[in-house]
Amino acid sequence: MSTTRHNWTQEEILEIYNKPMMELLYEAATVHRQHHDPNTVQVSTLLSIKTGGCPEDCGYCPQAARYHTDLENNDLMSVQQVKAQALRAKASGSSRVCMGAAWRNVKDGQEFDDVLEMVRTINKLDMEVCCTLGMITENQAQRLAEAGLYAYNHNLDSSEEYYKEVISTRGFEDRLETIANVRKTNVTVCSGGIIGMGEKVEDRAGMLVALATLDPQPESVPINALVAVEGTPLEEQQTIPIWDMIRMVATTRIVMPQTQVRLSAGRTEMSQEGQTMCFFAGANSIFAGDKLLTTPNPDVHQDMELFKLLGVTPQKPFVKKAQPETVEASDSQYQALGEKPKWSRPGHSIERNEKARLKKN
Ligand code: SAM
Ligand code: DTB
Ligand code: SF4
Repeated sequence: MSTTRHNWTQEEILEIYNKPMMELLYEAATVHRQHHDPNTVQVSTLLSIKTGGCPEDCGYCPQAARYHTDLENNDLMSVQQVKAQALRAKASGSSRVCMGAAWRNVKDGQEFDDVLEMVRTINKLDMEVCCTLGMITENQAQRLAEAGLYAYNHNLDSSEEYYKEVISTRGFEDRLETIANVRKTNVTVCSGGIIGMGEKVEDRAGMLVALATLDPQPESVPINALVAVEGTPLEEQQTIPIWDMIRMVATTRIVMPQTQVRLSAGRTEMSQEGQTMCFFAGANSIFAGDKLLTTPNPDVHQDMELFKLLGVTPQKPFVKKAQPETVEASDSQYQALGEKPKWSRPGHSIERNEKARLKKN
């Protein structure tokens, strides 16, 4: 049985990433079998509860207000709308709903109270609830935990070095602090990143060092292939070869044996055979549903057909960790602190971000 190490170095991870493919696949598949049932894959449904108009400058993101993308902005959904979508997701075999908001960070107030009610509502449907709302304080993490949140997604996105070439409005250390705030609660941590943004293989390894040296390691790690959206600074990036995805998934599996490795954005560009290789290499989770947050995703019926073909069954909810209890708002032991956000804003200039911002439609 492989053990979980927290002292991985970039050199060691690069060595794994660059192994001959057959060695890499064999090692990753072996580790996968030691820690997971290879015929079970978790299915998580994304739901964009607040879309577009984001103040950040993340170079990959169609929801950043400053870029000229063809996106319809939407205010926060209602609790009833969210409940209806969650029921649909459950009926199609999903065990988790991940609610995403195009926010820099959470602000205390009515909208956050509504999100807490959404968390309570989905947990009562006996589904795992995940949120990705930007940076959060310890108090906000505690309030989410109390409402019954199962996981919080907050990606490192790339290595600390390459992060600076993609985002200037928020700092890598604030991402780590948010993850640390989530860790102070019983909510599980979901954190990963994106490949195909023009980064070097060293940056991919660097991101995995940052994730694998967390103790405990994240319970889930989404690996996204960039979806290059017109109007964003990264619109001209080429789709990554499937081999890069397979190597990234296999390396993630080896350095984080117990985590759920999620095939995330970019699956519409992957063949069934390519995705199957990723499952063999240790991926055991997918984002399902006709949309990711704002971009297309494979049809859920197609995903279920592939599962049938492979003899894979969707993972049931709460098999890795017990269902959290939901405390009603009226019984809450936490008060909104209304803290002044202290998150950093590096503010350096990124040429391609500036170019995309100034571009005429
Ligand atoms: N606003 C919050 C935040 O940034 O933490 C939550 C939502 S944000 C859209 C969640 C994650 O989606 C990002 O961290 C990034 O990893 C991923 N993402 C966004 N746009 C993407 C794209 N075009 N291709 C691949 N992944 C993307
Ligand atoms: C993650 O790592 N990937 C998801 C989820 N966490 C929130 C988001 C992917 C978004 C892809 C671009 C879009 O659809 O807007
Ligand atoms: Fe905003 Fe999140 Fe998109 Fe960055 S990734 S622009 S923070 S929605």
